[in-house]
Amino acid sequence: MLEQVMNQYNEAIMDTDRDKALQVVHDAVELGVTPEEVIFNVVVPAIEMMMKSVSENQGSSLAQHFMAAQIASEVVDEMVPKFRQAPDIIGRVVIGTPQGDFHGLGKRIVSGCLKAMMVEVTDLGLNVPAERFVDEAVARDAQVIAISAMMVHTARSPNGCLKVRQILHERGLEERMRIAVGGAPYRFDPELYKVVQADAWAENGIEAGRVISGLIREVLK
Ligand code: B12
Repeated sequence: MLEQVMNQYNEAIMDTDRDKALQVVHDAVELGVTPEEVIFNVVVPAIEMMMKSVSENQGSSLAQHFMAAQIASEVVDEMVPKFRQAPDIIGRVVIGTPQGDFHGLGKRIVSGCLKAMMVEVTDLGLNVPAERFVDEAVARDAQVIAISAMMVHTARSPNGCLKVRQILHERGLEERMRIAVGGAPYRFDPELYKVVQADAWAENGIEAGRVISGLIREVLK
Protein backbone atom coordinates (compact mmCIF):
# COMPACT_ATOMS: atom_id res chain seq x y z
CA MET A 1 0.00 0.00 0.00
CA LEU A 2 2.85 2.38 0.88
CA GLU A 3 4.24 1.87 -2.59
CA GLN A 4 0.90 2.81 -4.12
CA VAL A 5 0.77 5.95 -1.96
CA MET A 6 4.30 6.87 -3.06
CA ASN A 7 3.42 6.44 -6.73
CA GLN A 8 0.26 8.52 -6.43
CA TYR A 9 2.08 11.23 -4.49
CA ASN A 10 4.94 11.35 -7.01
CA GLU A 11 2.46 11.60 -9.84
CA ALA A 12 0.71 14.53 -8.14
CA ILE A 13 4.07 16.25 -7.55
CA MET A 14 5.11 15.83 -11.19
CA ASP A 15 1.72 17.33 -12.18
CA THR A 16 2.34 20.18 -9.67
CA ASP A 17 -1.12 19.27 -8.34
CA ARG A 18 -1.06 20.38 -4.70
CA ASP A 19 -4.68 19.44 -3.96
CA LYS A 20 -4.20 15.93 -5.31
CA ALA A 21 -0.95 15.47 -3.36
CA LEU A 22 -2.65 16.53 -0.12
CA GLN A 23 -5.62 14.28 -0.91
CA VAL A 24 -3.29 11.31 -1.42
CA VAL A 25 -1.72 12.01 1.98
CA HIS A 26 -5.06 12.44 3.74
CA ASP A 27 -6.49 9.23 2.21
CA ALA A 28 -3.35 7.32 3.18
CA VAL A 29 -3.56 8.46 6.82
CA GLU A 30 -7.26 7.54 6.84
CA LEU A 31 -6.32 4.04 5.68
CA GLY A 32 -3.76 3.60 8.44
CA VAL A 33 -0.47 4.93 7.02
CA THR A 34 1.24 6.70 9.94
CA PRO A 35 2.25 10.39 9.76
CA GLU A 36 5.85 9.20 10.27
CA GLU A 37 5.59 6.95 7.21
CA VAL A 38 4.10 9.82 5.20
CA ILE A 39 7.12 12.02 5.90
CA PHE A 40 9.97 9.54 5.77
CA ASN A 41 8.67 7.06 3.18
CA VAL A 42 6.71 9.32 0.87
CA VAL A 43 7.60 13.02 1.12
CA VAL A 44 11.39 12.86 1.58
CA PRO A 45 11.91 10.26 -1.20
CA ALA A 46 9.69 12.37 -3.49
CA ILE A 47 11.90 15.42 -2.93
CA GLU A 48 15.00 13.31 -3.48
CA MET A 49 13.55 11.97 -6.72
CA MET A 50 12.75 15.50 -7.87
CA MET A 51 16.27 16.75 -7.10
CA LYS A 52 17.77 13.78 -8.93
CA SER A 53 15.55 14.41 -11.89
CA VAL A 54 16.55 18.10 -11.97
CA SER A 55 20.26 17.36 -11.68
CA GLU A 56 20.13 14.68 -14.36
CA ASN A 57 18.16 17.00 -16.60
CA GLN A 58 15.30 14.59 -17.00
CA GLY A 59 12.94 17.40 -17.78
CA SER A 60 11.71 18.49 -14.35
CA SER A 61 10.86 22.15 -14.52
CA LEU A 62 11.45 24.88 -11.97
CA ALA A 63 7.69 24.90 -11.27
CA GLN A 64 7.78 21.18 -10.40
CA HIS A 65 10.87 21.69 -8.25
CA PHE A 66 9.28 24.60 -6.42
CA MET A 67 5.90 22.93 -5.90
CA ALA A 68 7.52 19.71 -4.61
CA ALA A 69 9.20 21.73 -1.86
CA GLN A 70 6.10 23.81 -1.15
CA ILE A 71 3.89 20.75 -0.82
CA ALA A 72 6.55 19.00 1.30
CA SER A 73 6.61 21.98 3.59
CA GLU A 74 2.80 21.93 3.95
CA VAL A 75 2.66 18.19 4.58
CA VAL A 76 5.44 18.41 7.17
CA ASP A 77 3.64 21.22 9.01
CA GLU A 78 0.47 19.13 9.06
CA MET A 79 1.95 15.70 9.90
CA VAL A 80 4.61 16.48 12.51
CA PRO A 81 2.13 17.45 15.26
CA LYS A 82 0.45 14.06 14.66
CA PHE A 83 3.61 12.01 15.25
CA ARG A 84 3.06 9.47 18.03
CA GLN A 85 6.26 10.62 19.63
CA ALA A 86 7.19 14.24 19.16
CA PRO A 87 10.13 14.04 16.75
CA ASP A 88 13.48 15.20 17.94
CA ILE A 89 14.16 18.44 16.15
CA ILE A 90 17.80 18.09 15.20
CA GLY A 91 18.47 21.82 15.37
CA ARG A 92 17.41 25.32 14.41
CA VAL A 93 18.15 27.45 11.37
CA VAL A 94 17.28 30.99 10.32
CA ILE A 95 17.17 31.55 6.58
CA GLY A 96 16.73 34.55 4.30
CA THR A 97 18.06 36.37 1.28
CA PRO A 98 20.67 39.09 1.89
CA GLN A 99 20.17 42.80 1.55
CA GLY A 100 19.24 43.77 -2.01
CA ASP A 101 18.24 40.25 -3.10
CA PHE A 102 14.57 39.54 -3.85
CA HIS A 103 14.97 36.04 -5.32
CA GLY A 104 13.01 33.82 -2.93
CA LEU A 105 12.42 30.51 -4.72
CA GLY A 106 15.68 28.77 -3.81
CA LYS A 107 15.21 29.75 -0.16
CA ARG A 108 11.71 28.26 -0.07
CA ILE A 109 12.91 25.01 -1.58
CA VAL A 110 15.73 24.76 0.95
CA SER A 111 13.28 25.52 3.81
CA GLY A 112 10.95 22.72 2.66
CA CYS A 113 13.82 20.23 2.50
CA LEU A 114 15.14 21.25 5.93
CA LYS A 115 11.71 20.91 7.53
CA ALA A 116 11.36 17.44 6.04
CA MET A 117 14.66 16.60 7.79
CA MET A 118 13.30 17.76 11.16
CA VAL A 119 15.20 21.02 11.26
CA GLU A 120 13.25 23.92 12.76
CA VAL A 121 13.33 26.72 10.20
CA THR A 122 12.61 30.40 10.73
CA ASP A 123 12.18 32.11 7.39
CA LEU A 124 13.23 35.75 7.70
CA GLY A 125 12.09 36.51 4.15
CA LEU A 126 13.77 38.65 1.52
CA ASN A 127 16.23 41.56 1.69
CA VAL A 128 17.37 40.75 5.24
CA PRO A 129 19.98 43.07 6.81
CA ALA A 130 23.03 41.30 8.28
CA GLU A 131 22.25 42.50 11.83
CA ARG A 132 18.78 40.95 11.63
CA PHE A 133 20.18 37.56 10.57
CA VAL A 134 22.31 37.55 13.71
CA ASP A 135 19.71 39.05 16.09
CA GLU A 136 17.09 36.48 15.04
CA ALA A 137 19.58 33.61 15.21
CA VAL A 138 20.45 34.62 18.77
CA ALA A 139 16.77 35.08 19.74
CA ARG A 140 15.91 31.61 18.42
CA ASP A 141 19.07 29.92 19.61
CA ALA A 142 19.78 28.83 16.04
CA GLN A 143 22.93 26.88 15.21
CA VAL A 144 23.00 27.92 11.54
CA ILE A 145 22.40 31.14 9.62
CA ALA A 146 21.47 30.21 6.04
CA ILE A 147 21.85 32.89 3.36
CA SER A 148 20.41 32.43 -0.11
CA ALA A 149 21.86 34.80 -2.73
CA MET A 150 20.97 34.54 -6.41
CA MET A 151 23.03 37.45 -7.69
CA VAL A 152 26.79 37.77 -7.77
CA HIS A 153 26.80 41.24 -6.25
CA THR A 154 24.54 40.25 -3.32
CA ALA A 155 26.59 37.10 -2.70
CA ARG A 156 29.83 39.10 -2.62
CA SER A 157 28.43 42.25 -1.00
CA PRO A 158 30.14 43.64 2.12
CA ASN A 159 26.60 43.96 3.55
CA GLY A 160 25.74 40.27 3.07
CA CYS A 161 27.50 37.15 4.29
CA LEU A 162 30.74 39.05 4.93
CA LYS A 163 28.95 41.36 7.35
CA VAL A 164 27.17 38.48 9.08
CA ARG A 165 30.61 36.92 9.66
CA GLN A 166 31.97 40.23 10.97
CA ILE A 167 29.08 40.59 13.44
CA LEU A 168 29.41 36.98 14.64
CA HIS A 169 33.10 37.65 15.21
CA GLU A 170 32.53 40.97 17.02
CA ARG A 171 29.88 39.45 19.28
CA GLY A 172 31.92 36.35 20.06
CA LEU A 173 29.30 34.04 18.52
CA GLU A 174 31.45 32.05 16.09
CA GLU A 175 31.69 29.04 18.40
CA ARG A 176 27.93 28.59 18.62
CA MET A 177 26.85 29.51 15.08
CA ARG A 178 27.75 28.51 11.55
CA ILE A 179 26.98 30.21 8.24
CA ALA A 180 25.73 28.27 5.20
CA VAL A 181 25.27 29.89 1.80
CA GLY A 182 23.74 28.86 -1.50
CA GLY A 183 22.32 30.14 -4.76
CA ALA A 184 23.39 30.42 -8.37
CA PRO A 185 26.68 32.35 -7.83
CA TYR A 186 27.97 29.56 -5.60
CA ARG A 187 27.17 26.96 -8.23
CA PHE A 188 29.15 28.92 -10.80
CA ASP A 189 32.09 29.24 -8.42
CA PRO A 190 32.25 26.47 -5.79
CA GLU A 191 35.11 28.29 -4.01
CA LEU A 192 33.09 31.49 -3.55
CA TYR A 193 31.74 30.42 -0.15
CA LYS A 194 35.29 30.73 1.22
CA VAL A 195 35.72 34.21 -0.26
CA VAL A 196 32.56 35.40 1.58
CA GLN A 197 33.73 33.64 4.77
CA ALA A 198 30.86 31.17 5.04
CA ASP A 199 31.42 27.78 6.64
CA ALA A 200 29.76 25.76 3.87
CA TRP A 201 27.61 25.88 0.77
CA ALA A 202 25.31 23.45 -1.05
CA GLU A 203 24.10 23.25 -4.60
CA ASN A 204 20.50 22.09 -4.02
CA GLY A 205 17.89 21.55 -1.34
CA ILE A 206 18.76 17.97 -0.50
CA GLU A 207 22.48 18.74 -0.30
CA ALA A 208 21.58 21.80 1.80
CA GLY A 209 19.80 19.46 4.23
CA ARG A 210 22.88 17.26 4.52
CA VAL A 211 25.35 20.11 4.83
CA ILE A 212 23.27 22.09 7.32
CA SER A 213 22.54 19.11 9.57
CA GLY A 214 26.31 18.47 9.56
CA LEU A 215 26.93 22.05 10.72
CA ILE A 216 24.25 21.70 13.44
CA ARG A 217 25.93 18.53 14.73
CA GLU A 218 29.29 20.31 14.71
CA VAL A 219 27.92 23.11 16.93
CA LEU A 220 26.03 20.78 19.30
CA LYS A 221 28.80 18.23 19.81
C1 B12 B 1 13.12 34.01 -11.16
C2 B12 B 1 14.18 35.09 -11.31
C3 B12 B 1 13.82 36.38 -10.94
C4 B12 B 1 12.48 36.71 -10.31
C5 B12 B 1 12.51 36.32 -8.82
C6 B12 B 1 11.14 35.86 -8.34
C7 B12 B 1 11.19 35.32 -6.92
N1 B12 B 1 10.09 35.52 -6.22
O1 B12 B 1 12.15 34.71 -6.46
C8 B12 B 1 12.41 38.25 -10.54
C9 B12 B 1 11.68 38.50 -11.83
C10 B12 B 1 11.76 39.08 -9.44
C11 B12 B 1 13.88 38.61 -10.73
C12 B12 B 1 14.38 39.89 -10.61
C13 B12 B 1 15.69 40.24 -10.90
N2 B12 B 1 16.65 39.44 -11.38
CO1 B12 B 1 16.46 37.51 -11.52
N3 B12 B 1 16.40 35.72 -12.00
C14 B12 B 1 15.47 34.81 -11.84
C15 B12 B 1 15.97 33.47 -12.42
C16 B12 B 1 15.32 33.27 -13.78
C17 B12 B 1 15.73 32.25 -11.58
C18 B12 B 1 16.19 32.37 -10.14
C19 B12 B 1 15.56 31.28 -9.34
O2 B12 B 1 14.52 31.47 -8.70
N4 B12 B 1 16.13 30.08 -9.48
C20 B12 B 1 15.56 28.87 -8.99
C21 B12 B 1 16.08 28.49 -7.65
C22 B12 B 1 15.43 27.21 -7.25
O3 B12 B 1 17.45 28.54 -7.68
P1 B12 B 1 18.58 27.50 -7.40
O4 B12 B 1 19.88 28.23 -7.46
O5 B12 B 1 18.43 26.28 -8.21
O6 B12 B 1 18.33 27.10 -5.85
C23 B12 B 1 18.90 25.92 -5.36
C24 B12 B 1 20.35 26.09 -4.93
O7 B12 B 1 20.98 27.27 -5.37
C25 B12 B 1 20.31 25.89 -3.44
N5 B12 B 1 20.20 27.07 -2.59
C26 B12 B 1 19.52 28.20 -2.82
N6 B12 B 1 19.58 28.99 -1.75
C27 B12 B 1 20.32 28.35 -0.82
C28 B12 B 1 20.69 28.73 0.46
C29 B12 B 1 21.49 27.87 1.22
C30 B12 B 1 21.89 28.27 2.59
C31 B12 B 1 21.91 26.64 0.67
C32 B12 B 1 22.79 25.76 1.48
C33 B12 B 1 21.51 26.25 -0.61
C34 B12 B 1 20.73 27.11 -1.35
O8 B12 B 1 19.16 25.09 -3.21
C35 B12 B 1 18.13 25.55 -4.10
C36 B12 B 1 17.09 24.49 -4.26
O9 B12 B 1 17.58 23.31 -4.83
C37 B12 B 1 17.51 33.73 -12.54
C38 B12 B 1 18.23 32.98 -13.68
C39 B12 B 1 18.71 31.63 -13.25
N7 B12 B 1 18.59 30.73 -14.18
O10 B12 B 1 19.16 31.43 -12.14
C40 B12 B 1 17.57 35.25 -12.69
C41 B12 B 1 18.80 36.00 -12.18
C42 B12 B 1 19.23 35.46 -10.80
N8 B12 B 1 18.29 37.36 -12.01
C43 B12 B 1 19.16 38.27 -12.35
C44 B12 B 1 18.93 39.64 -12.32
C45 B12 B 1 20.02 40.53 -12.87
C46 B12 B 1 17.72 40.18 -11.81
C47 B12 B 1 17.33 41.65 -11.75
C48 B12 B 1 18.44 42.62 -11.33
C49 B12 B 1 16.74 42.02 -13.11
C50 B12 B 1 16.39 43.48 -13.29
N9 B12 B 1 17.19 44.13 -14.12
O11 B12 B 1 15.49 43.97 -12.66
C51 B12 B 1 16.19 41.63 -10.71
C52 B12 B 1 16.77 41.82 -9.31
C53 B12 B 1 15.77 41.77 -8.23
C54 B12 B 1 16.47 41.76 -6.91
N10 B12 B 1 16.91 42.89 -6.42
O12 B12 B 1 16.65 40.70 -6.33
C55 B12 B 1 20.47 37.65 -12.82
C56 B12 B 1 21.63 37.79 -11.84
C57 B12 B 1 22.92 38.03 -12.58
C58 B12 B 1 24.11 38.05 -11.73
N11 B12 B 1 25.23 37.87 -12.36
O13 B12 B 1 24.12 38.17 -10.56
C59 B12 B 1 20.02 36.19 -13.16
C60 B12 B 1 21.13 35.13 -12.99
C61 B12 B 1 19.51 36.20 -14.63
C62 B12 B 1 20.63 36.49 -15.63
N12 B12 B 1 21.20 35.47 -16.24
O14 B12 B 1 20.99 37.61 -15.85
N13 B12 B 1 14.60 37.52 -11.07
